[in-house]
Amino acid sequence: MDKQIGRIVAGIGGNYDVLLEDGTEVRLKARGLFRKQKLTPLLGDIVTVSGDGYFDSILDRKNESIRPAAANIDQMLVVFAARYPDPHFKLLDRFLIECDSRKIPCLIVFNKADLLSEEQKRRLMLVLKAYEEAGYPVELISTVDEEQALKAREILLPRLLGRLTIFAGPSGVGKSSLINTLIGAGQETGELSEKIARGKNTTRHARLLPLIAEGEVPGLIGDTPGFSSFYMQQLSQEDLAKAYPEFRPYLGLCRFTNCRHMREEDCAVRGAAREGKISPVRYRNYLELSGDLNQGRKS
Ligand SMILES: Nc1nc2c(ncn2[C@@H]2O[C@H](COP(=O)(O)OP(=O)(O)O)[C@@H](O)[C@H]2O)c(=O)[nH]1
Ligand SMILES: [Mg+2]
Ligand SMILES: [Zn+2]
Repeated sequence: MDKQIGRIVAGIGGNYDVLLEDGTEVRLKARGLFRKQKLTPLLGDIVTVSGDGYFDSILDRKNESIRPAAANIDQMLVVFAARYPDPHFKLLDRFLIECDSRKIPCLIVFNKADLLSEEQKRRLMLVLKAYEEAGYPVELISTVDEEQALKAREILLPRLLGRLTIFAGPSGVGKSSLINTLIGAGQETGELSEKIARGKNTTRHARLLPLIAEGEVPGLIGDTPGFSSFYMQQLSQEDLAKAYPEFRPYLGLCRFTNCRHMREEDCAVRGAAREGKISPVRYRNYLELSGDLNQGRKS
């Protein structure tokens, strides 16, 4: 067998399932030299395979996420619920900032649109517009019935084919339901965390799932069990402000060069927020995250 390129789609006790370019999957071992180099193969890693039951090398990663541990992610699909659980915008911002610093693009999806009245939907759309203007694609969807699910599939499929997408978001927002909608009902969604089935002592392993549409390059999807909080990691006040793309036009314009854009006089960012040029929701999140940052709090 000639040298081939493949992608790790599952790791099972020292063995790795590698999806080859021709669409076949092989179960391989990592060479001992990776351990010597302290290099742990990750889901999403692109490897070279020469056919002796091992993969030879791990190609340079374009990015890496911690939870779940995966590499070469084309995008995060961040799912929140429109209701039940209510959206937590500060958590959303925190997640976007984390991904930004790891060079992982984000696509935002609000699910359970069916639970909103027209008026509630209108108000949510107003907030979501701020995220769109900040540069994040946003979709409001529902998977509650077949008709809505089909619509959600139509909206999302073009964004997911040919890419590796990790689904993230709080638990209960509908990530697994959405993945079922996309890859076909009844399939194991294989959350990217190890789950011990009680009593049986069997471990269910993380697996990237193929998303197939006729005549299109398949995509890969990773489900995750859900997050509830993050630690603010090594982020300066300056970096936090820069992580809000819509603040950037105002950042050099404050009276004080070390302005934190909180209560300072003649702050261009606060001024823009007051005039409605910056979304009040986003500015409030910034203030809260700044507070957490200064007190070393979890957010
Ligand atoms: N009303 C409504 N409920 C939904 C929708 N999508 C998922 N759910 C429900 O929300 C709950 C959590 O869904 P699940 O997919 O397990 O969420 P996950 O924890 O993010 O994977 C389940 O009871 C689903 O049936 C939706 O679009 N509308
Ligand atoms: Mg789930
Ligand atoms: Zn300022």
